[in-house]
Amino acid sequence: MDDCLFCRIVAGEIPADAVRETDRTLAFRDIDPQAPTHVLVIPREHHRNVAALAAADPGLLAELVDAAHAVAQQEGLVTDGSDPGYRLVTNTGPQAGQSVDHVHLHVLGGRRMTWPPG
Ligand code: IU
Repeated sequence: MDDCLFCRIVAGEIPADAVRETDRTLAFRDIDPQAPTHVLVIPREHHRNVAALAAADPGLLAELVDAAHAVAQQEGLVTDGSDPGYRLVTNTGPQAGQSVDHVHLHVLGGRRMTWPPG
């Protein structure tokens, strides 16, 4: 999609600080990090949100979660114990704070998370 920011990042038209790439996924650092690790994991293909992706290609959704976990491992957020851990977030719709309509998982970690989120 020509007007989609993340499609333009996938196409290489807009630079991004990539941390992991597979045939079907791309992970890059968020430009406005909310934690010491804040990486966005996206499918290269455009789907507007996680529900649309699940309906269209559940295998790709599983790949996205695998990619997010691999990023967390790369970032030192996965250990044998329960600490340090990481949080996966995907916002759907404006009230949830979705600002880019190309499904993305936020991988957040490196600090203690609070609950409930704001
Ligand atoms: P959201 O869940 O749709 O609000 O997440 C979109 C994220 O994309 C948000 O955290 C932005 O900081 C981030 N982002 C980015 O990494 N690069 C950009 O050029 C733009 C937004 I615009």
